[in-house]
Amino acid sequence: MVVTKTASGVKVAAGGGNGGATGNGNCNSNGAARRTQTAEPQAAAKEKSGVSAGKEKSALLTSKCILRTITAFLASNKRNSYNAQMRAKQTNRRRRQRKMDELSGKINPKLLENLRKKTKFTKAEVDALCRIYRKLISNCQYSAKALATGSSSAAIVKPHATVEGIDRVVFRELLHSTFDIVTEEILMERIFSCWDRAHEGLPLRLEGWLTGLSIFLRGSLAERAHFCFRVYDLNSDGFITKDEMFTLLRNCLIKQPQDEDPDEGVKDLVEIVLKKFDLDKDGKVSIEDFMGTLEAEPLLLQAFGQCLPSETATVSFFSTLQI
Ligand SMILES: [Ca+2]
Ligand SMILES: [Ca+2]
Repeated sequence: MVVTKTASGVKVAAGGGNGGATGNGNCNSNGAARRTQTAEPQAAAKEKSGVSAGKEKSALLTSKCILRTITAFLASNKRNSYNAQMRAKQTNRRRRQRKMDELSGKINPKLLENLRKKTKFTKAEVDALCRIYRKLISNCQYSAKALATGSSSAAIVKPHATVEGIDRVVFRELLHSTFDIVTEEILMERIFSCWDRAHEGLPLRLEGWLTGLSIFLRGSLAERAHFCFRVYDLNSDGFITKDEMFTLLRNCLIKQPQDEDPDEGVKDLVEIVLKKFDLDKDGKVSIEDFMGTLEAEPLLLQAFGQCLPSETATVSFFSTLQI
């Protein structure tokens, strides 16, 4: 047996014979080997437990990090929701205030200036048109009250409670009596619906009333043409089709009792008008077709029915404003 000394202790390199296991050197080498044998699993276990502790620590940190993120997210959501609620409350308060101002006649000077900028009216004209708006609103209240008391004696209409703006009944009456527009029921309804583009078909509020009136009375040819096109495009799909032309023009012709097919004349008229307006020959009239035709022949602006006041009616209306 050869015993060699190493830095870590005594190492048995080789052995042989019976007495190979006797003597101090052997004892030392055995002890060292045992220590080495027991130390290795301990170190491994220690290393293992170290790694596992490290992993646990890392997992803990990750969990804490996730928890912090979730807490921050929830806090931010709560904050956003609170801010949104506050904004909604403020908007509602402003809307209520504006409505009360509109009805009481106390218009905020800022709103008045804003309306003047959005329309082609002077400050005095805006002021006068606001007064007319309030009169029309009170007419709407009377008609609402009359309607309510007429339909049910139990119905009580509180002042300002049911009126959101100028309704279609009062609006039609105004078009007829003030602007001398005598037209079909369907066109009247379309004019009301197209008046305020942002709130189609709803009762007219002050801003919609004034911006619509600005186009109606002082609009450029392009603005009035866009308005007429929207009125004529009955289903608001961006085209005036042959069917829509037929509906719009069917009452223009006086039908003769001896006519075999009273609609035949209207169909012929539709074909003639379509030929005039359909510049790209796709069988329907787009806004481009409409504008292109009007550039050459502005008198065709109301070819499908009257939806604008005459020059005389406009002048007469402004003269009654008492500015
Ligand atoms: Ca259409
Ligand atoms: Ca076309």
